[in-house]
Formats: sequence, C-alpha cells, structure tokens
Amino acid sequence: MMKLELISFKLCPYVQRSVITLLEKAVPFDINYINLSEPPAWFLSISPTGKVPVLRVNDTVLFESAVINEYLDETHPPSLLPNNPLKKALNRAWIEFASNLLTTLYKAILCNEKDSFNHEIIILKKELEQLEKNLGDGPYFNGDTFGLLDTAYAPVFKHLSVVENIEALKLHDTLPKINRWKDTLLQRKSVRASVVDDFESLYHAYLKSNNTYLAQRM
Ligand SMILES: N[C@@H](CCC(=O)N[C@@H](CS)C(=O)NCC(=O)O)C(=O)O
Repeated sequence: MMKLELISFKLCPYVQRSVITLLEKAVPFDINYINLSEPPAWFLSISPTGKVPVLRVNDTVLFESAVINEYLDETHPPSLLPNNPLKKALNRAWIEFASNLLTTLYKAILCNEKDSFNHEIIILKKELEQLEKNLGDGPYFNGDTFGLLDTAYAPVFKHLSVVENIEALKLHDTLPKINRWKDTLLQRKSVRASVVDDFESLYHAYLKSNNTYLAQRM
C-alpha cells in the first residue's frame, strides 16, 4: 500500500481540498503541519514551488492541489469527477475558477485600508456572480452527488465565512444558489473535519499579524 503524507499549513485553502478528498474517500494519511512564514529547510529542499500542499507518495513528491486531488481520485475509485468528458472538462475549468476566487479573497483579506478592501470585494462579488449564473439546482455543483469540484469550493466558503463573521459583505440577497451550496458544504462532515479546531482564531491571529483592515474590525 502507498504511504501518504500531506504537508500542510493550517490556514491553507488548497491543502483543505486534499484533506476533504482524503476524508471523503476514507484514505489513511499522515498530516505534517509546517509554518509557512518560516518554512523548514527540508520542505524547501523537496518542494519545487515552496508551496503547500505537497503529497509524499512513498518517496515521490507530488505538488499542486488540483493534480494531487486527481491522483487521489484515480487511485481510490469510484471517481468524484463526472464520466462525460465535456462535463469533466467543465468541472476542471470551474475548479480553476475556485483558485481565482481564492486569489481575490486573499488580496482582500491582506488589505490594510477600507477602500482597498472594498475594491477587492467588488471584484470578488463580480466573480461570484459569474459562478451564481452557472449553478444548477444543487445541492452540489453536479446535482445530487458530491464531487471533486465541491472539494475546491468548500475551502473558499470556509474562508469567506470567517471574513463574513468579521465584516458583513452583503452577498446573501444576490447570490441565493451560492448561499445554499455554501451552507450544504459547510455542514458536510468531511468539510467540518478538514480544518483544525482553532482555525478561526488562527485566522484572526494571521489578520492581526499582517496589520489588516479586517483586524481593525474584529
Ligand atoms: N497552485 C497551488 C497554490 C498553493 C498555494 O498558493 N499555497 C500557499 C498557501 S495557501 C503557499 O504555500 N504559499 C507559500 C508561498 O507562496 O511561498 C495549488 O493549487 O496547490
């Protein structure tokens, strides 16, 4: 059997994708948390990008969350991707879109002033409106079944919910489908178990240490 070790940072939404996939598939794995503000030398020597997640599969080092997830999906059937090639391709495209959302959200949370924060939130809202237009009736993106795509959006919603506990973003009226999907995902067992218990307080500490606008609002 393959020995799996996931290298993680407790606040990283990309690692969270892999954790959710591993939990959904009930695959045994070890998790090794590192501090990304002072990455250990051994990590820098094995990681081509210096980024997490990294999945060690026996002696092989795999990186990039989308690739790690597809590897886990292929090696632990049944697949969490649709069988139909066009639907599968669309799922991959929307997984990439989740990464764009994370980039925008990350820019927003690091803003030091109200104006720049609000500017990024306007961009985020526009991106979310695009997503809303492309959602079906749920409860998951592909309908009744939870998929790999959902593992990419759950971390977006988790991070967004911490931000919304600090500052009301008023996303609720215009994005009913996203809000329903968000609630479904955040209640799911694998999603709840995919972050550490003190996630929210660690997130707050991160906001404070970066002297952000949101830290002033806490
Ligand atoms: N495209 C990468 C993004 C991963 C990523 O940005 N990870 C962040 C933490 S959330 C990181 O490791 N940053 C460290 C750095 O950029 O030096 C993936 O999907 O795995």
